[in-house]
Amino acid sequence: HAADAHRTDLMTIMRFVLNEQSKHPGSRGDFTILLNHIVLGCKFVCSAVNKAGLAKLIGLAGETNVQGEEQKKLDVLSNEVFIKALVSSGRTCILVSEEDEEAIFVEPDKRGKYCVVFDPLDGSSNIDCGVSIGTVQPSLQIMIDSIFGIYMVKHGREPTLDDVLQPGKNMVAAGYCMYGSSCMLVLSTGSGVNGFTLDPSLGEFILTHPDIKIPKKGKIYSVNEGNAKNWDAPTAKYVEKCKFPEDGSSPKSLRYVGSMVADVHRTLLYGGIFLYPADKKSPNGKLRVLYEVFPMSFLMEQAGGQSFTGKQKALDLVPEKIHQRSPIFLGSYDDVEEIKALYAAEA
Ligand code: AHM
Ligand code: MG
Repeated sequence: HAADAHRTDLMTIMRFVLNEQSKHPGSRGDFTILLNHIVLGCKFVCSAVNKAGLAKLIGLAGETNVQGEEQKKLDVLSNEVFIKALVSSGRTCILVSEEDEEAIFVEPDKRGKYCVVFDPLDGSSNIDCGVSIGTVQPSLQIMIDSIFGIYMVKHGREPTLDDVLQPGKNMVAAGYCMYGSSCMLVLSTGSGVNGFTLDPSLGEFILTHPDIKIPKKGKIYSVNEGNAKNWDAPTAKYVEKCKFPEDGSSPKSLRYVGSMVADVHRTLLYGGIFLYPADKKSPNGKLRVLYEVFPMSFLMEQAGGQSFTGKQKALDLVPEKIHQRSPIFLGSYDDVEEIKALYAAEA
């Protein structure tokens, strides 16, 4: 019986990825080892968030711990843990983190063939409101996430920045991890999207959401409407249509957490559209191409949705700078078709 099988035949994320990789002839398990180190970083952040509670971890300004050292903020700590884990995997050569201005080139004797781009703690600006309230609320915790994307270095030469300035469609894997009262990791290695939930008693991510497919059309739109006054015409028109549909259908509901992973995760499971458009003040939008726009677009496409920049398919974009930003519209196939049509009509 299926439910019993789930309880006794535990599909851990490592077992799952090993299975997937064994389908690739010549695979030597490097990817699995790399992913194991990313998972370690996620487990660390998850346990840090849950064990001590947010208030202790973020280290209020100037606060010192028992050793008299100044406490590191969770974003700094998470970044360090991810970088150390990635370097020690021996499978990476270039790392790009939202937290570091420059790309990190791994020293030659620890180098491998993968480049990892990541945001170790997205939405960290949301942590502070958790503190001012003084309690750890699940709804606040869930606003902290990590996002990552993985490229393979182009073969046979010294790694250069060009190895990470590749279009998103060249990624070999992408995912995110959400930290809350439960901790969930959503991953694609290019053959569908799967969700894993951390079982804290086992310390293992177990497959709980196999083969996630986004509904073809959704009933929710997700955008920061506070920027509406500065939107361009197609975005403004699209949001207007969400509220006042011209075809007699019901209006869409608005949901906006303000944390990309939470908003994209809901979009993935329930359908609909997430927008972070350009506006007059930020002509390139806000979100970063390499470690926000690309991984989420990769997951959306793998789940049967679409992703669009206002000009092109998001995964076709070729970034010129590692911290470059881009407008982004992603979600259900039909909903993204509509915004594409509005931009095409404008051009
Ligand atoms: P951050 O990297 O400074 O945390 O900003 C990224 C976050 C995303 O998680 C979220 O989608 C977006 O900023 C929300 O921006 P806004 O507050 O402008 O709506
Ligand atoms: Mg971020």
